[in-house]
Amino acid sequence: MRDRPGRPARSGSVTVSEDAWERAVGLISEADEVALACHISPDGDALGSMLAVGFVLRSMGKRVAASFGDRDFTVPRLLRFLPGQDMLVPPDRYPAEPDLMITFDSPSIARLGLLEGSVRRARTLIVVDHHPSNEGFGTVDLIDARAAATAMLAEQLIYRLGGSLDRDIATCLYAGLVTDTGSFRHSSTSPAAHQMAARLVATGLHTDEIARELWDRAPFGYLKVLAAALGRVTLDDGLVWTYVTRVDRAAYGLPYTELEGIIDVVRRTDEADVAAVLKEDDQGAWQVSTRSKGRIDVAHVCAALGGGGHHNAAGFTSYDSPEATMAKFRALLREA
Ligand SMILES: [Mn+2]
Repeated sequence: MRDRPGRPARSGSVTVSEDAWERAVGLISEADEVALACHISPDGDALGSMLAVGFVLRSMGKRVAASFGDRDFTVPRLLRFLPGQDMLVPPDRYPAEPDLMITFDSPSIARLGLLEGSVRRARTLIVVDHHPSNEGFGTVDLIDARAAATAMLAEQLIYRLGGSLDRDIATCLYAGLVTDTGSFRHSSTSPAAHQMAARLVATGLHTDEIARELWDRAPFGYLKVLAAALGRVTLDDGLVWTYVTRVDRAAYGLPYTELEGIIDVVRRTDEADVAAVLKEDDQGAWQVSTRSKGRIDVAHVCAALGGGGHHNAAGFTSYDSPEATMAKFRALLREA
């Protein structure tokens, strides 16, 4: 495809092969309808990347259905400011056998939850992701583990489709970029990430409002639940951890999705290399978020427990008690 005037030069940071890009663009160009999906319990990168590409596909005249496979199909409160949510359809209204499906930020088929059947039956599948654990499960894989966010790959895809940024698209991509770089604080923050931010901010998006929506607001009950979690925090041999039960949340009507920020408080602990927060979901399973300061690869440890993620930020699911779960986790940490 030809470059348009005013389009930024392709970033050298993203190392998907030219052949893969061309095949992806060819498949998308031919399609009338595209089914988009991102991982369950979507974060800003998953949902933002998916909606940004959805805007461009719609402007190309394609029918778009976007979804994520959670049983409780609700957009996390902190992501409700994202534009384009009219593209979202619940899993039970999602195409069962899509001609063309694109997944965003999902390292595996299992992370697509209720949409797993659609992925398996999709005639063609494009996988857009940056998780190092992603071994590629698409007809075409647009995967780059060095990208700080899937949003970086989504931006490239948009340009290659002949699209350009407007404020809505930029807002979605920016949400992905700032979520996954921790507001440009994580080690994944590259020159390319800042260069992308400059392109996004130049569309006139409101970085202050986005930051407030993502990080600087919470219902009052969050403070109470945070207090309960911090009240039972444990520090032991370089590991700091705590947990939040369903009962904690029920007292304040706080949904599971509100718990995301607790790990960011716990992981500050000077005396710890690794932090973990166990969050009991509505089904009674423990979703475990872990963070490393860099010396220990928590993705490796979480993978041994059936999860995955990145070197410094990873997770897994446990059906054991918090204490039993952390005993296993600690044993693996000692080996790591
Ligand atoms: Mn991501």
